[in-house]
Amino acid sequence: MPPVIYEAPYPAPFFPQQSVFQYLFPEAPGISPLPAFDDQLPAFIDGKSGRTLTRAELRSLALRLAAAMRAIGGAEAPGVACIWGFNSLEWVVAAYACMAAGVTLSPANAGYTPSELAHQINDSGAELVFLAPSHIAMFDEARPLLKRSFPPERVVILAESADAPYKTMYDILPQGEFTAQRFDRADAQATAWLCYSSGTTGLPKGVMTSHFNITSQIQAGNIGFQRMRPGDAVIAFIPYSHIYGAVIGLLQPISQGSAVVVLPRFEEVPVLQAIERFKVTLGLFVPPVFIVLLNSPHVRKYDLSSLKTIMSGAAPLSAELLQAFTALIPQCRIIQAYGMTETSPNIANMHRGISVGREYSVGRLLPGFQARLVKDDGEDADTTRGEAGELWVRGPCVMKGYHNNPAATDATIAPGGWLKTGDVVTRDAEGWLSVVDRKKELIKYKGFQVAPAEMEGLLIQHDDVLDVGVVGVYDPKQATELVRAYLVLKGDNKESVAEQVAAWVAQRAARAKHLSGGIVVVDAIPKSPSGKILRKLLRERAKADADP
Ligand code: 4UW
Repeated sequence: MPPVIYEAPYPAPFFPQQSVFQYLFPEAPGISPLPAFDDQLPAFIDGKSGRTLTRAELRSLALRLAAAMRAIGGAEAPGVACIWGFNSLEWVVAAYACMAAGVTLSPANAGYTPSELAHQINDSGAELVFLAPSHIAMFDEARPLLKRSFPPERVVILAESADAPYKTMYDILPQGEFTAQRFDRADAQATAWLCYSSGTTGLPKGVMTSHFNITSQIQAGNIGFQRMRPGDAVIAFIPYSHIYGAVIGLLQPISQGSAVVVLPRFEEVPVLQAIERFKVTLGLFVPPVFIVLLNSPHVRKYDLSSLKTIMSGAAPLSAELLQAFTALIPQCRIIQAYGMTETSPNIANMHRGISVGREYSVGRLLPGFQARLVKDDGEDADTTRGEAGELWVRGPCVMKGYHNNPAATDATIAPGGWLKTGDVVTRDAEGWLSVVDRKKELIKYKGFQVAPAEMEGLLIQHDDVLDVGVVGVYDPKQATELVRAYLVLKGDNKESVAEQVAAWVAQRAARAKHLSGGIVVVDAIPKSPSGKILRKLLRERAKADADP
C-alpha cells in the first residue's frame, strides 16, 4: 500500500532562509517577511518588578552582548553557550545575543543538579556559560565534572552585579551600535538551539534545532492559532530551557509585536497578580496549572478579564479540566496544542478554533507539516475506520538530528525525512488529531521530560538496588504523570531501604525526576528473553496498582 499522507487545512506560508535574529529584528525594511513594529513597544516585562525592555532596548543589548561574546577567546570564540537559571530579563537578552552572534544556545533546566548540568555542558560542548546568580554555587560544584575548564571570562552572570572573579553581562557590554552576524542560506541551517530530549528511547540527547526550523515554526504558527498584536501580552513562566517556553514564549510573541511578561516559575499568586497588572491576554499553560488555579482560593480576588486565550500543551489535558476552567473564566478560549522538542515544537493546534466541543483533539496539522499514521505492521492506518497509528511527520520544522548521535537520528528520522513521534494518534475526517497513547518510553512530569532509561541508570548505581524498572503513573488530582520505580532490593528491611533510595534520588536528580509516584518493591522486573525490560507489562501493572 502506498503511504497515506495528510496535510494541514491551510496552505504553507513563505519559509524564509535567514537567522532568527534577522527575521525578528531586520536591519533594513524588506529583509524579513514580518511587518515592521514600533521600536518603542514593550518586548519583555519582568512580571514581578515591572522593569521593561522595549524592542529597541532588547535589540541593542542583544547586539552588544553578541559582540562581547565574539570577542571572548579570539580565535577560540565560543560556538556553543549554555544558559542556566530561571526565566529572567537577563536570560532573554543572553538568548537573543546567542542568536545574533550565531552561537548555538543550549539552555539547561534550572532545576538540574550539578551533575545533570555537567552532563549537558560536556555533551553539548558548551564553551561559555551564562549563569543566574542563584546557580553560581551549584556551577562551582559541577566544575570537577566538567571536561573543559571555565576561566572566569567564560562564565557570565545574569544579574546587575556579581562578586569576583565573575563579571556580569552588563560589565562586558561594549559601547556603540553593532549589527548581527550576517547569514546566508547555509547559515540558516546552523543549529540555533540545542535543547535536550530523550526522544523515543534512551538518554537525553541534544536536539539540533536550526534557525530555519524556528523561523518556519513562527511563520506557520502566525497563520492562525494565536494571533497576537501590539498591545497584547503573553505570560511566560514555562521554562525557557524547554522548547515550549523557548519558541512559543520567547520568540513567537516578538514576531507579532506583542509583549512577554516573564516570571521565573509558576507560582499561584505572582502569576495572578501579573495577569491583572499587565493585562495579560495569552497564557501558556501545562495541564497541572489548570488544577492549581481551579483549586485556588485566590483566583476570584484578581481581575483576569484581560485573558483572551490560554494555550495548553506538553501533556494531555482532560475534557473535565478543560470544561471546568472554561466555566471559571468564560471569556477565555482554551486552545490545545501538541508538539515535541524535535519538531520546534508545534505539530498541531486548534487553528482559529476553540477546544470546547473538541476536547478530545489536540488540533489540526500546522501548515507546512505532512503526516502519516503508521501501524505496528508498517502499514498506514485506515483512519476512515478510526484506526490509530504512530504519528510520523515531515516538514521545515523537523530537527536536523541529534547532536553527535547519528544512530539515534537514524532511528528517529526514517528515509524520506519522516520523524517518528512515538505518539499514537487518531484522525477524524476533518483532520482533527487525538493523541490516544504513547508508544515511546517517555514520562511527562508536569510537562517536563523524564527518561526511564536515565532513571534506571541512576537507580542501579545504588548499593541496595539489584534491578529496576521505571514507569509513569497518571495522577488525575495533579493532572500529571508521576515517576514510579519498581525495585528489586538486596537484604531485609525493604521498607526503610526504599525510603533511603527515594531520598538518595532526590539528592541526585532534578525535582521532575524524584520518585513522586513511589517505589514498589518486587521480586523481579519483567524482561524479554534478551533482557529488555517489558515496559508494557510494567505500565499495565502500574495502572492496576494505581486504581485497584
Ligand atoms: N497532548 C498530549 C498534548 C501534548 C502531548 C505534548 O518535552 P517535549 O519534547 O515537548 C513538548 C512540547 C510542547 C508543546 C509543543 C507545541 C506547542 O504549541 C505547545 O504549546 C502549548 C506545547 O512538551 O515532549 C513531547 C511529548 O509530550 C507529549 C507527547 O507525548 C509528545 O511527544 N505531548 N503535547 N497536547 N501529549
